[in-house]
Amino acid sequence: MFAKIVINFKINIPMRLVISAAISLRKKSKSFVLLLIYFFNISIIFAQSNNESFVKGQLLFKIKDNIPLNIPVQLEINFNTIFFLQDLTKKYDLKKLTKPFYALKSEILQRTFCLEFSDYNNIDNIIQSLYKTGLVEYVEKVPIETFDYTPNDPRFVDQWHLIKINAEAAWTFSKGSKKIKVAVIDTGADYDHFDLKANIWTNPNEIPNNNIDDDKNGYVDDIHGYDTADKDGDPLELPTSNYIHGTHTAGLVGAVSDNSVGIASIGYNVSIIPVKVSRDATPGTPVNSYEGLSYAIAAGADVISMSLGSAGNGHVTYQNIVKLAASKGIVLVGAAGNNGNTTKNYPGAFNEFICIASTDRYDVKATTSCYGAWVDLCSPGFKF
Ligand SMILES: [Ca+2]
Ligand SMILES: [Ca+2]
Ligand SMILES: [Ca+2]
Ligand SMILES: [Ca+2]
Repeated sequence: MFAKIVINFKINIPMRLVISAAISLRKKSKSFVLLLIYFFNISIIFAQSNNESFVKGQLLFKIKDNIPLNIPVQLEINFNTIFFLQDLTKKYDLKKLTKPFYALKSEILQRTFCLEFSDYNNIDNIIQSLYKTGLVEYVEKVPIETFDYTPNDPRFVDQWHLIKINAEAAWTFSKGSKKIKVAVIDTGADYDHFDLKANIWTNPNEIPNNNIDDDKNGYVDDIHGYDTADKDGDPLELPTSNYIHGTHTAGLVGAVSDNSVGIASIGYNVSIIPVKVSRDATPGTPVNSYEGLSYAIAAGADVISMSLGSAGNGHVTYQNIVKLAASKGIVLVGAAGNNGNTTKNYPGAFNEFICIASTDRYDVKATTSCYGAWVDLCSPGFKF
């Protein structure tokens, strides 16, 4: 039965990914119903076309497998722990060393580090210095990622996408299951929203607000997911962001359905794990989303949906963590991108991902959708 549900979900989740949505939002403190109708092209994406752009002052690197390491399993690492970094700290203004994937039982990812520094202009020199040690397998810059969506006529309340994809027929087959955990890696989510709350995952073995990682998954107080951007146990999407993305994508995946309010969702009856990868201070900008991916794996997600990413060549670090997710049988869904060209966008373009392009209500490719042989499916995601 479980397998059947998962198979069904493979079909459904991608569709919601690029679908338009109508979310009826009624905030408790307000006496009116605010209809938020968005057409999401939940595709990912980046302002760049072929040229990647990178986060200033960050590098990812992996220490070779044959170098003995005894480094604590935690996020922040002291520079003194890695002897060859001590020389670099004298030469450059290094700020921080982290092990972003500390929570994962993976030899490769336990050897992968993120180095933060303020000598932005010396980034290429720092890369060279790392390679010169002879102890580093690779060094790579951190891609800048973006969210993307296409708002539509705000009075458009028709959920045509559900009709288009024969959602009713799918629901006849299965209405999903609370046992299926779908991690939505995004700007967080309004998990108290009346049309989401009942479908939000609660970590059964985590005690709230005691500053202890009770379930020992590597993350403190992660009751309803985690915020890997602000590094806290609260993935709430703040109202100040106007719920720009994550609350909507979570609604598309798993709004409470058949409850006489709001919208119906393709997932219908699943457990949503909100994973927040943008800072409260900059809600529209993803920050190192692979840390969110890492959390989703640690939380035991069955499906991971990523509505963000970057154009480029596919980074080694990202590929390694994606391979780990795939090896655990996690269904990975990402968008083809929203530049309207044949640029690959990652993580969606990785082989392990179900990569989704966007079509309109006439089944024509959206002009904004990226396209190419790496696309696996198309689904509604554009205005009519
Ligand atoms: Ca925990
Ligand atoms: Ca706790
Ligand atoms: Ca937070
Ligand atoms: Ca509903």
